[in-house]
Amino acid sequence: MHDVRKVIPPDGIVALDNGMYKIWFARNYRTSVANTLLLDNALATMGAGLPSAIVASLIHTDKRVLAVCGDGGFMMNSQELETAVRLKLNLVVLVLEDRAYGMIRWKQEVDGFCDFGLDFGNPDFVAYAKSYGARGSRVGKVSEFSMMLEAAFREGGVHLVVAPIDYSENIRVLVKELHSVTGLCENPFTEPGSEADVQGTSGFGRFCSLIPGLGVKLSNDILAGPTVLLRGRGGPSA
Ligand SMILES: Cc1ncc(C[n+]2csc(CCOP(=O)(O)OP(=O)(O)O)c2C)c(N)n1
Ligand SMILES: [Mg+2]
Repeated sequence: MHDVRKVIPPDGIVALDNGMYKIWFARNYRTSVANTLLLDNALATMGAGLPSAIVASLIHTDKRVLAVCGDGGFMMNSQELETAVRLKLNLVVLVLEDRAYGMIRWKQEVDGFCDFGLDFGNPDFVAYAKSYGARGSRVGKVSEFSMMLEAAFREGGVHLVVAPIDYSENIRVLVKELHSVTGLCENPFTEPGSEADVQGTSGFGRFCSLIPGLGVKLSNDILAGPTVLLRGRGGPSA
């Protein structure tokens, strides 16, 4: 986020798709000019990031425009790269690759559900971008990220930058630290040392039952947890 902010000038526009990174951007990406961080809450439709960046780029031809997408959301509307190339736009698309529906993984973990059906494979994004006539590059090290983003903007045209992302900090930062800051305690139903506690979840595991065949844990107390409280206060949703 810090590196993105360095590369995007105050009037540059960042258009988010929907995924885990949206929570991080919504909380940490500082703006000083109105309408320079575009994100859709409410329905929070995956696939919207690239089209909204295309429109921003069409309207603001003189500004830097960056679409930020997860690998799942990007692949829901990636054919719009053709539109961007055909219209000769200047646009950078940052694809954050975890080969998974990362936000749903986080939510399922927080709510005490098991990790089920969240992984998928991706195309070679650089080759994929080139097949549309766009440019493509892959970030190999954190230290080269901002330079690669800067180079993509300088080169102009449509440029896809793919960066591997590690979401292992989600539970620590977005659940535990938030609890300590807001004063919301851990779910009172969590027993220290219980399975839910060990997993770092909010304690619903204790109330879970098992669906035969799927191995999916369902909570019968899903409305009572602190994660629901947080969502209910108007934070970005999925
Ligand atoms: C069209 C649509 N389908 C499903 C969802 C629910 N949903 C919200 S975030 C998300 C996962 C996003 O995965 P990805 O784009 O890879 O981003 P990540 O969280 O992994 O960074 C899903 C399935 C949605 N918001 N929109
Ligand atoms: Mg993903």
